Amino acid sequence: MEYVIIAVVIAVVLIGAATGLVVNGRRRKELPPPSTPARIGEPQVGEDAAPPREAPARTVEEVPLPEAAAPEAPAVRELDVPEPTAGRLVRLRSRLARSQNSMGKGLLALLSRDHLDEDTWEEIEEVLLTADVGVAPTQELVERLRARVKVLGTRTPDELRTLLREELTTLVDPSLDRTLHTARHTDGDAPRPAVVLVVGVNGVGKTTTSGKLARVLVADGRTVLLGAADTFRAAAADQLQTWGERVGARTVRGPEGGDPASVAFDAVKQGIAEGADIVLVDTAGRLHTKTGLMDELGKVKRVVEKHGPVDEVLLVLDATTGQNGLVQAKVFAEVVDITGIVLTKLDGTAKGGIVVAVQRQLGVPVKLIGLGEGADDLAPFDPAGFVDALIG
Ligand SMILES: Nc1nc2c(ncn2[C@@H]2O[C@H](COP(=O)(O)OP(=O)(O)OP(=O)(O)O)[C@@H](O)[C@H]2O)c(=O)[nH]1
Ligand SMILES: [Mg+2]
Repeated sequence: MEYVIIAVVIAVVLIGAATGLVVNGRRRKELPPPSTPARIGEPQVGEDAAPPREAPARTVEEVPLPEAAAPEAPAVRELDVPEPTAGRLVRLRSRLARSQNSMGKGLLALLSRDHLDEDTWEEIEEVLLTADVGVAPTQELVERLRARVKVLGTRTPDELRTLLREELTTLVDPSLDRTLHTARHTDGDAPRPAVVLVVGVNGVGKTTTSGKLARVLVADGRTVLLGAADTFRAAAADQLQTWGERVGARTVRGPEGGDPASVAFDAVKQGIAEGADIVLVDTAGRLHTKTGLMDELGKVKRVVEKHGPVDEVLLVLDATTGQNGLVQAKVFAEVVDITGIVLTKLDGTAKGGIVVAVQRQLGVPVKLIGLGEGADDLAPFDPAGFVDALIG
């Protein structure tokens, strides 16, 4: 009998312990992840950044906050100190090289063949076309390579590398002015901020680019005001605001479904009143109303220009969409004068040749490139650095 009682006691204790664990486990699962609330759902910095999300970024509202944390939360949030722009392409070069090296390596291997017969030249053409360089630039490059290889006679690997580097650099056109015009206007009686409009179809990375660019500018010691002119969904403004809060840039927003042009106008107006250096306006890739995206965008620009000319209109293109991006680019160029291209997601495609194609099509330089989801994964586009990454 005693044994039975002891056995029952032990069983009760064990069951109790096991239930406790399960409950603990459940409780643990209900808790939000142990990172700071502001960072949840945001891209990670560095090499271990997560792969691209299919779904749009989570918003502040969708993220569960720990209940107890709210009253104790510090009134002043600690701000991120973004990485300086200088040397960014160097840091990101390995990523660029990883995604683009099939083109550079492929070309070098083909040019190193003993006999450069017609088939080999066709293969060279194919490599370039596959990388989205475009037909005309491909033919130009092949012509020039043919001529130079002929003159060269015997080809050492070093000579070929130099030759290819020179010709690819020419193709990317180092003579284009890639400066971002973000200097505050101090001339005249009415000083005003530089105004940058960020445009493009949905999902290309406009908001992410606006956020990354705000960080770059803040890192350079400038004051930035963000304008959330994407009123299609509240989440879009939240997404931009989250980026801004991390570096201490305020976001001007309007009601969901409101008039994008009036939000943009207000943002610039407040930027003038506050003496901000730059007002960065993120626009929508789609709209509530039946008016076309292009009509709306044209209106945003016209309305903002009541405060003075816009300094930069950056068209964001997703490098993974290839030729499709070129069609979009042309449509945008007809409506708003594009002053620069931001090519995003170059980390996720081997089609870096689109740099050449899009510059040719629009006559507008690629000014920035996106090389990951991380907060500092935006770099100024530098032709020499780009070509070096291509051919290793
Ligand atoms: N890998 C990679 N992902 C990127 C890059 N730039 C943006 N993204 C991702 O692309 C997705 C869409 O980015 P958004 O900035 O929301 O795009 P958007 O153009 O503002 O989209 P809409 O507001 O819906 O029009 C997000 O998951 C980003 O993290 C990049 O350079 N590399
Ligand atoms: Mg957006």
